[in-house]
Amino acid sequence: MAALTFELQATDGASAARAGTITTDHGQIQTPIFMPVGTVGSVKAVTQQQLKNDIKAQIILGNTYHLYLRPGTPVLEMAGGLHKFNGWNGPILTDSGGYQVFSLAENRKLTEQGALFQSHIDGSRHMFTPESVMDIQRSIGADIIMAFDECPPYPSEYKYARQSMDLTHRWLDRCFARLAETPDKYGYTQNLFPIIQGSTYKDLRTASAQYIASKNAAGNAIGGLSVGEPEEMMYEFTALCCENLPQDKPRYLMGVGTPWNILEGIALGIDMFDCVMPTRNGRNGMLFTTGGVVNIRNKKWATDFSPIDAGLPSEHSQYYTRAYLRHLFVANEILALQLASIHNLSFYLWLVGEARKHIQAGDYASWKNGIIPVLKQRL
Ligand code: PRF
Repeated sequence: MAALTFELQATDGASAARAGTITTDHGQIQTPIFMPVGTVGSVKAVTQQQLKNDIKAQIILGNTYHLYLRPGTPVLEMAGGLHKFNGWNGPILTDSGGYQVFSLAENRKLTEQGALFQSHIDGSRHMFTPESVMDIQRSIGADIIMAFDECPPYPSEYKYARQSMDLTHRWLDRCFARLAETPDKYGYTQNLFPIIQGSTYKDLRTASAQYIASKNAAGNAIGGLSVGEPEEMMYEFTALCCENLPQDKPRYLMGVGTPWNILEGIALGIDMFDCVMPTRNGRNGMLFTTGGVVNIRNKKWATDFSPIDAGLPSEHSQYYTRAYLRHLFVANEILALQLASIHNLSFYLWLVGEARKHIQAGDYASWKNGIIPVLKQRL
């Protein structure tokens, strides 16, 4: 069908924030947006109905690395792609697996050709190349697919960072070439987003952003940040990347972050975010709320019969109390994981929705500066 398009609707006066609409063959996404992470094709502890109706998710993520290992591409192809397999018929984005190979797999070895690794599940040996990763993402069938990249650790030596960036750029060319050679499998268009790398070196980041921009892709991503560098440094390099990316294409900051990281990222011109934090931290009892951060396991909530988040217009967060959710955590009930995940994701989606409204109203920067100290409070 049609390639992804991006329509810019509003820009903030006092920051680089933008509001737009991404159109994919599986529907539209109002930006700025947060994308819940569904690593193995499931946003942990949450059903597709809850994602759609309660959390108001507009796009979810999957991971090439995990889906390739389990259930594997033959099953996904027989199902007719991931949308059919997991029943989420809105837009899906898949990460390329490069990042996951380096964070999860064992005995990794990087060559010009690609990455050799052993599965974290059963130790079996595999090789990812730009070509194989494009083929796997064709079989998964996400609307947005990511280039195969290397994310260098922080800190990295300049020489290593430069060589790694050059390798990522060569891999990118191979990704585009492979994609052009292979047809869409399921009758809708898959859009490849290239990824900027370059570690924390200004000249490398600038060069990488310009190289990525020259590809004229449907959208662009910033990788290699939020890997342990100070927050201020992450913002500085996000800004540098955005300055070198086209205005009229969506920008995706990969793996970010806390609610305040997201609000700062939006101010710098980012449109798309993903992070495991709302689900992973939620399962550990850490709640992000409109009034600040709550550790729901704390004894202080044992008899607090107020809603999980009275300020959040979300059914679950208004209906259940903090005392009840604390009890579920202490009693090791699986409903605790569900409610915490639904709450945190609802909060993240609400937050980006509010950001969008304030960009459209033209007062984003002052709203953001007012709300961040509130969100950071430890309750
Ligand atoms: N590359 C890819 N996925 C990612 C990252 C990256 O650099 C990051 C870095 N924050 C998160 N996810 N492919």
